[in-house]
Amino acid sequence: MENVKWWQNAVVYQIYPKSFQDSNHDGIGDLQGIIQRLDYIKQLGVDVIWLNPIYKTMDVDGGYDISDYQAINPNFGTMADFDELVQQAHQRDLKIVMDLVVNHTSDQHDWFKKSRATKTDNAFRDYYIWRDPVNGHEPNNWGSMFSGPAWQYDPQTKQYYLHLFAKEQPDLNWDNPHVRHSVFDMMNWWAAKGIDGFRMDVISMISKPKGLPNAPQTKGALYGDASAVVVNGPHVHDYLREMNQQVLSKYDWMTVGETAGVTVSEAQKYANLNHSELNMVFQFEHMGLDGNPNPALGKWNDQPVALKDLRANLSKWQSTLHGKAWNSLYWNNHDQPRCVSRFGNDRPEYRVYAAKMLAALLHFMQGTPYIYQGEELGMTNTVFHSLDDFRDLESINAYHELVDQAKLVDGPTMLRYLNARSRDNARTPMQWNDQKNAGFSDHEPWLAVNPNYPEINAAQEVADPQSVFNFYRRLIQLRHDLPIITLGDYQLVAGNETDTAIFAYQRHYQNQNLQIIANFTAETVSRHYELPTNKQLLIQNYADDMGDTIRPYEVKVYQYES
Ligand code: TEU
Ligand code: CA
Repeated sequence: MENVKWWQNAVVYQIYPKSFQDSNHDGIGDLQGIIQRLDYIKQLGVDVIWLNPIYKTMDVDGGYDISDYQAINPNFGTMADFDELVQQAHQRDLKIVMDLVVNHTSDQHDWFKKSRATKTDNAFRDYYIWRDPVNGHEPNNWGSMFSGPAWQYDPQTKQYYLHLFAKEQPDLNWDNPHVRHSVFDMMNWWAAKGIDGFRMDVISMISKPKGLPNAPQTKGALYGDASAVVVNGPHVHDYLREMNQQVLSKYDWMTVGETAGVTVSEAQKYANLNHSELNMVFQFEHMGLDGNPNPALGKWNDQPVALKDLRANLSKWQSTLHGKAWNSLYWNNHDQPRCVSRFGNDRPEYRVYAAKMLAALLHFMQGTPYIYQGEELGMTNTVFHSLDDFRDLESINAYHELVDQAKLVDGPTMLRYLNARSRDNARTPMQWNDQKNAGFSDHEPWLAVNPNYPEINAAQEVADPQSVFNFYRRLIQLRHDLPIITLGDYQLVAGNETDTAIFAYQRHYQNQNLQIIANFTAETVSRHYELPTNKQLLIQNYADDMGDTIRPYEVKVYQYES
């Protein structure tokens, strides 16, 4: 395709290594396990593998607390295993994108150990964000994303340090040029290892607001909402332009920023088509559309997403960024519940239809699609019977803060909310077959396998031409074959803005046209669309086409010339 960057026509497969494939019988996924599964990933047809962090870590936050950026987590293997993975992936024309986690390090990182040692005569003190107590308390009202205050008092030097996430994840001070240069050196080091880019963790939070002002505090909440004041900070674009000049512009990489709080206007800076910062960003607006009965509970609820809100939001991102910036396209990842449970319907009679409907709806849009491990199988949320079933500190801490401390919600209700939204839903082991532990490991897995693995697993789906897996494979093939998907414009079908069941949009490119019609409900509805007689049915999730009758979770895509 003319003047298209390779990552604009690529499809990315996200692997959470801890839950992907265990190769050494310890119940923990690892790099050799990924190598064993490269042929499966290639068969799906994707172009890129994004690995969640595989670096040395204390594993407080699923590897996002890094103690050595240039060493491999021994639970996942060795640097030799990594080198083999890159070589085996590249042999299959699969690119490897790593996770760059530089808003914070682990408190066991050498930089932080040096920083906390003394207040003065210390080249590393300002690698982090230290402040004096204010009236004997934390410097401001910020809460951690993982509950509790965002400040930890360190008696050794009688100051607090900032941690937007766990106290074991002290925030780096990006206003310090030495921090930036240390990060850029590390990125160039990984470039020499042959990687193909980075996903950048909470990159929208690296530039903190001047003076670290208090954050808005919802009635009943114990702390201020730091994410309302730390995203898209005063120098974030300066620092990313510097990173681009010092590192990114030297390589034909794919880069994607995880930019909590990003708006369509901010995205046009982060992901501008002049490539002065990043290639694309993950936006979060469609991840926060669930009805939220009590804002003091943050993300915790079990409310459905309203079709009108989802359709309006995705359409805004498609239309506003077209020709100005590049979209990522995703329904879920290692932080979000499984999409067929959250946006579709995971009841046995609807799950396959709904999984395919969601897949087609997203994959015919403009942007780079991301498939989270197991999404291509239609894997669902699991069932957590008690707090003991969870492993994720975000979920466990939220329960204790909201139920036990703030007393904002009762235990059974919060357990229901955790079942609906916990990140552990995405982290149950990959379901490979109907054997013990779904073929993930012959040792007890670190997190229980979803009990529905006998019905939902890769072995069964690879063999079934009508499976969710083979539907994703066809979608990916179509993206590689049809320029309109990568280059076409976007518009909702006339009158669809108010439709209570159908999400219908069109793509246009030169004389090519696509019309995507998706039923978001379990109801059969009747809709008439004027389409030319030369229309062809490109892909659908039912066995036949009943014209104006659109069945539960039905999706069909017509192609026609004009
Ligand atoms: O997540 C950043 C982030 O915004 C999280 O607060 C996310 O929105 C939340 O977990 C959704 O409920 C990144 C990583 O993806 C996440 O796994 C890490 O825990 C976090 O940063 C800290 O590194
Ligand atoms: Ca293992």
